[in-house]
Amino acid sequence: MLAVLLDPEKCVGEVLRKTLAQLEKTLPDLLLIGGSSKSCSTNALLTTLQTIKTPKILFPGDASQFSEKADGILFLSLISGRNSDYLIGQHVQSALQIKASRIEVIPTGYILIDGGTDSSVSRISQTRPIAADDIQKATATAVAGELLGMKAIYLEAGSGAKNPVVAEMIATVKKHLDIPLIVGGGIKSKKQLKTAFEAGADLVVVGNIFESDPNKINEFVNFTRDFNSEER
Ligand code: 1GP
Repeated sequence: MLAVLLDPEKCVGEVLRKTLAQLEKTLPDLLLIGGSSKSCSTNALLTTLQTIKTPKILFPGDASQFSEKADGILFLSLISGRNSDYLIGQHVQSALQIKASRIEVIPTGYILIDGGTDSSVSRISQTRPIAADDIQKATATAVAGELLGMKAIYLEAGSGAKNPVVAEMIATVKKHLDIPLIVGGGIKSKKQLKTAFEAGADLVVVGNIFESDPNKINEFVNFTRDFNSEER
């Protein structure tokens, strides 16, 4: 599956207009809504998107980005890091509100992998990513997440990463998991999208490239559809 990531801070004005035009033509499997800024206007973007008939899932940078208007939330724990605030702290702050809302909650082990650039996740969480070639550590971290009861694992190279997560890491992590694997960060071409799918990603998240060229949404959605029909 393909998820289009929309950052409420960046998906405004011309980018928003072009993005909506693309979404009227063709829909990705999911829309992920979130960003790293605290002033993120998640609610406003979800209101604008309310007529778009694809599930809208929150991908929050912190507890302040919760919105009941979403269909679900990736309840992310940054398990590659050792910052308790992003392991459990933000979760405690938002738990009662999320539970009361009854939106679908997807507990997700979020694993930051070095994408060759200083990512905002690393900067904000003050944690270091796992090295791009440390497949053993990424796999052990992912399996620990699964054993803790998480329902998905997200291998994240960071938004706008120079290098996406390598195929060998995706394939090895996938081989050891019985839960879905999400992969994102730095995927800018259909070739890179294909590499992630072929390596075993169940869901690929793409954001940055669509901000600079919203017309690519259509291309990537169609590519994913064709890829799936070839697979069958
Ligand atoms: C970022 O994985 C997502 O959290 C998507 O990354 O913006 O680089 O596509 P890009």
